[in-house]
Amino acid sequence: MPAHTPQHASTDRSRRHEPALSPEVRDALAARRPVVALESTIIAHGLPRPRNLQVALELEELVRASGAVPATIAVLDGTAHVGLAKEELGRVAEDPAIRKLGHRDLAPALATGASGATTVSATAFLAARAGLRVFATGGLGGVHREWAETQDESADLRLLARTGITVVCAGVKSILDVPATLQRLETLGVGVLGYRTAHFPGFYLTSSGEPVDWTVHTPEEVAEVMWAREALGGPEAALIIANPVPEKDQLAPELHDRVLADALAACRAQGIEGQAVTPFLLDHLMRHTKGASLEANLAAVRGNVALAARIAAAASAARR
Ligand code: PSU
Ligand code: MN
Repeated sequence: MPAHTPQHASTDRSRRHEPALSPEVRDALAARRPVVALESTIIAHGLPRPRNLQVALELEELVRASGAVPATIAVLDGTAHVGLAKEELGRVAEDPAIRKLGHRDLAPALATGASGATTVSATAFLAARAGLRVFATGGLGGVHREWAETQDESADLRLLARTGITVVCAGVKSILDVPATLQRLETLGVGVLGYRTAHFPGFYLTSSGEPVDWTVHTPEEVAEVMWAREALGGPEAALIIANPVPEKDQLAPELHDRVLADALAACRAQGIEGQAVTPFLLDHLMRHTKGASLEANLAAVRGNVALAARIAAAASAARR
C-alpha cells in the first residue's frame, strides 16, 4: 500500500488510533503524580537545528528537576505519542520532513501514517484527552496583524476555548496583534491570569503594555483557581497563566520593534501564507537580532516549563 493512503482493513480501528502513553507518563498518571505536557512544534519549527534537540532534552530535564514528569507530545508514523523516548525526541528535532500539525490535522496524520510536530492546539487537545491538566509552551498563537486581509487567526484560540487545560506561556507571540488576541480570548471565555504581573507579557518582551484583570503570585494560588473551576463545573475552556520573561532576559524593546517591522514587511513581500507565517517570522527575528530573540524565547520557555511543573505539583497535592 502506498504511503499516505488511509487503511480500511482493521476490525479494531479506534484502538489502532489511540494515543500511546510513555511508560513514565502512564505510571505518573496512575499514581496521580504531576505531569507537564510539552509541545513539539516549537522544537521542530520554532528553533534552529541542532540547538532544538538540546533544548528539547533540557526542557524535559527542567520539568523533572522541578518535581514533575514531562510529556512531550508529537505524532510519529501515524501514532500520537504522549511522552517521547529520547530517540523519538531526536526524530522530532532532526527529521526535515516532519510536518506541523494543528488539531484539525491529527486525524489525517493518524489515518495516513504521517509524522508531525503538534502545535499548541493539537498538544492541548491530546494532553487533555490523556488526562493531563498542565501544559507549558513559549507563546500562544493568536490574531495576526494582517487579520483584516488574511483572516489569519491561530487555531490555538478556538481549541483553547473548548479545552479545560491550564497553559503556562509568555503571553502570545509579539508578532501578533496582541490587543485583538486578548479581545478574542475574552469573547471565547478563556481565563487569563498574570503571574506576578498586572500586565500581559509580550513573549520576547516582559510586557505587552496590555493590562490583565487577575494576578496570582504562587503555584498554590493557581492550583486554587484550577480547583475552583472544577468545583464550579467549568468553564470548559483553558486557563492561561501568563508568565513574563524576566526583564534581564527580554529582547531590547527598540531592537524588537525595529526588526519585527522588517520581518512583517518581508513576510508580506515574499507572499508567505498559512502555517508557514509563524516559523518565518520567528526565524527572521532570530537572524536579524543575531540570535538575541532566540535567547529571549528560550528564557521565556524555560521559565514557563519550570513554573508549569510547580503548578502541576501544587495541583496534584491539592487533590490528594
Ligand atoms: N511558542 C514558541 N515557538 C513556537 C510556538 C510557540 O516559543 O514555534 C508554536 C506553537 O506550536 C503554536 C504555533 O501553536 O507556534 C502557532 O502557529 P500558528 O500561528 O501557525 O497557529
Ligand atoms: Mn495561522
